[in-house]
Amino acid sequence: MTNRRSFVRAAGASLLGATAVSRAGAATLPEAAVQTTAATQPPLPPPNGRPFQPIVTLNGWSLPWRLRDGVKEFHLVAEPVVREIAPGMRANLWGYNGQSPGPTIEAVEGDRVRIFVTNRLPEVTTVHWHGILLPSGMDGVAGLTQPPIPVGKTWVYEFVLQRSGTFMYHPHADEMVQMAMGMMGLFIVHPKDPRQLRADRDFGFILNAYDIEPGSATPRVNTMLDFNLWTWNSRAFPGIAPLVARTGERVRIRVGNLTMTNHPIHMHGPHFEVVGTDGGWVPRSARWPEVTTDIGVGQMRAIEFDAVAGDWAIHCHKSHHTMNAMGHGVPTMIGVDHRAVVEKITRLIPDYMVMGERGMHEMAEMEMPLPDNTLPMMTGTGPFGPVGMGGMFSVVKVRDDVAPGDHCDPGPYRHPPGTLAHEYTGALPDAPRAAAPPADAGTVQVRKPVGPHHH
Ligand SMILES: [Cu+2]
Repeated sequence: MTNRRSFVRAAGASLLGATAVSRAGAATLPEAAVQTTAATQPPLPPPNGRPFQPIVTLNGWSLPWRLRDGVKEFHLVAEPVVREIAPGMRANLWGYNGQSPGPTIEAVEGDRVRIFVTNRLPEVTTVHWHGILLPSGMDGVAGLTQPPIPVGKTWVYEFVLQRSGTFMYHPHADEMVQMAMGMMGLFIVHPKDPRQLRADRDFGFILNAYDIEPGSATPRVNTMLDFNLWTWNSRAFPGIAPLVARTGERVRIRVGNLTMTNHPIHMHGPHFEVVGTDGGWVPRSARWPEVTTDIGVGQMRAIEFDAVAGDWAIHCHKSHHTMNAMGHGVPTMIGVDHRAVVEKITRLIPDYMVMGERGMHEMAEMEMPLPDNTLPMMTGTGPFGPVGMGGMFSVVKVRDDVAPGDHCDPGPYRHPPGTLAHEYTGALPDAPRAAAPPADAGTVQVRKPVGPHHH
């Protein structure tokens, strides 16, 4: 992590016409930490203030604060960023402090927070604190509760966190464009008593979506439903980090949805319970077991389960959302005749088939001609070959020997003897078959009703 040592220098370096900040003014602003990689950063234990168990933001990080007179001061910088969606593809997005999504803000119930927001975008913005109980004037709705933050200016929000839970932040000015460009982040309010609602592992991510034409890098911002990149924290499989845990640990996963459609999030392996919604924590007596929880637009769900050893897929159950940009538009994109491409590939791969002829699994291992900066539609490799996924897909990796707090990818699961599906190699008895259908079986027999017609 690199810190902006001097806010004055950083503001002066802005090409967006920021006016110089006075020395006295700069001294009142906390440093704006910046993250330059999409790798998951280790959880950030609180250096001061009330204790809490920090969360792991998938392919993300948490924003450090400065404690000043008992107030936690954070500094968000809204700005254009470059985000690696997965190895092989980078997108020109807008975000906060170097990344999209922005850093996770973590604080404790009862804390007073002061959040400075500097606007380095080419247009006005605001920040809305989605789900947080606060005075109306701190709600960040352009025109309604404040004028928008002009380009180059810094605005201050300040409020006391009244309830613990999982919340989000995003602009409420030119919202359609700014969210389509990736401006959003998690806001976690931990309970005052850290023993309350304790989980051994606590993960968080936001569901988001982009429409980036294959071969380009900037999202189309007018798209309403026809997105081609379905992402978690602006990452697509196989770019999404695994969720690592130790057998028997209590694991919490918090998921917020800032796309424009619902996502039924499905986890293989142990059953889970929905323990939190946007409105707070679900009382123990009201939780029920699930293997899929549908997360509506603008909603958040926290789920918990007891970890069981294995490699367990976790993904959106809309099958189109576990794919990257469809490849069939590609030949038009790069200006080649599709038939010529098929002919050339056939020379290299004699049994190359037109997509769909025998299913599409083979596409997962095929070298398709792709423009630069584009992810294959179905990709990723596991210990048994191609996974054939993309988009909103990752793996919960649970092992007996993971050290507490260790989030490193433990590699593929080693299945205990006798617990792995395998080929049957014994004798195959003659299967009894139904008699061949009569020659006219395809003809529909219609018996017309007799008697008067009824209307
Ligand atoms: Cu989905």
